[in-house]
Amino acid sequence: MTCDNDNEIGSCFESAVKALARARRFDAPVYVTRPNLPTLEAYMRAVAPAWERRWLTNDGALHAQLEAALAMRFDVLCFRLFCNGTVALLAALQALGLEDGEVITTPFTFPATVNALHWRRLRPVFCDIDPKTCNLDPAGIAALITPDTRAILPVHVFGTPCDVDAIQAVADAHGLPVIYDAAHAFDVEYKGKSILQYGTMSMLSFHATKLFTTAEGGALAAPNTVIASEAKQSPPDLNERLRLLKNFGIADENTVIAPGVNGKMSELHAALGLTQLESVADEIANRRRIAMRYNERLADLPGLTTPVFDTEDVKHNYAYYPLRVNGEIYGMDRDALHAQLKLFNIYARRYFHPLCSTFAWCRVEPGCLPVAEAAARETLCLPLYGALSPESAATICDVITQLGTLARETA
Ligand code: T4K
Repeated sequence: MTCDNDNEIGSCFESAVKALARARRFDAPVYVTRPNLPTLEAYMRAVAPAWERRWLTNDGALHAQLEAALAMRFDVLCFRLFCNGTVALLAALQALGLEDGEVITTPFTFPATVNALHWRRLRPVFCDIDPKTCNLDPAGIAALITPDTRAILPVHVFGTPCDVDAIQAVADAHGLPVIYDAAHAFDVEYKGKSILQYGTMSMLSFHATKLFTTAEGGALAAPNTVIASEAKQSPPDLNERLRLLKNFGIADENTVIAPGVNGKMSELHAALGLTQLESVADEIANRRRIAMRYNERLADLPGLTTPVFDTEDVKHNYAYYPLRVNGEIYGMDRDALHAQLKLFNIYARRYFHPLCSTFAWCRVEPGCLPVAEAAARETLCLPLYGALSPESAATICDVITQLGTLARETA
């Protein structure tokens, strides 16, 4: 294709993309994710006992069943369901008595992570990330610790485990708790055990966009029920403390012992979770197949970096497919690709843009967190869910390949 001047080049690219879109546009939107749902009949069967008992929330039997099943699945002594991941994270901070101070965390995350800190009057102190995993870089933590530091809050971004051993070593050296935002990390394993067995506590999200979903929902998990440094908290048993905190702090009909919240999961939500316990393994396997197809087709394209999933130590859950786009080499930058894909009815997402360190309530100067800033500028999550057909994944790869070629040819 030959285009002679700047104006011609622009319109040349646009008309070539339009022609391509006429040929390859999806009839219906292809979203970044879709929930893995049971049949409606299966959901009705799962929720029916709640109807029969006329028991809809507040420690219902389905809730108890899901809580026990997940505690066993992850092999953790402490496990509590919540109405969503954000409230669960708030409760974790409250349960550990954390407020009025600083928490070292990552800027490359969903707003919920840092907003939860704000609600406890905790100031996020941002640490840059590792360029390979996009998780908090343990090497940067020690230099940020001050007498005001209360905790470390790393995120297992896109389901990829943090360097938990290195983080624990810094935390132990300074007597700090580690609370993991494991919103993306359902069923992830590290060194042969659930990722939820690391750190002081971990939060899960069961939102509709998550691998395992209860529509809205979340959980806290901890390897131990008593945390030595927090023994002064009441009641000392963490499981019991979390149960109280998510139910307004009510101990019994006469006693309210803490300013708790309403963090309870309903029976309707728990029923949906129960239907997924079995199917989540197939969902991961199907996502893996799609992710491998993307990797095969995209890894060698100029300017694109494909994600790493399973390694010797990591059993991944394929929760997201984060592609990195180097605009100079690929031919257009991440934002342009994101916009062009919409012409094809492909709704990829720029997780995590904007970076949390740009928010007015916890802003830091641009340039201070260069690795995270690059990740927020270059990462595009492609559609990834079990029901995405291999043909659709192949079309998405064709479109990305051809858009790059057109952009480079008309540059
Ligand atoms: N920490 C981290 C690291 C997190 O990523 C999150 C949540 C949290 C904490 C907080 O956990 P929760 O309090 O939410 O439990 C979505 C979710 O709302 C959010 O839960 C999630 N992270 C985040 C990564 O993704 P949006 O703004 O991208 O959602 P939305 O509505 O644009 O949905 C994305 C796509 O998913 C849609 O284009 C279509 C599809 N979708 C969505 C919904 C809601 C469906 O197919 N069905 C649906 O019901 O934030």
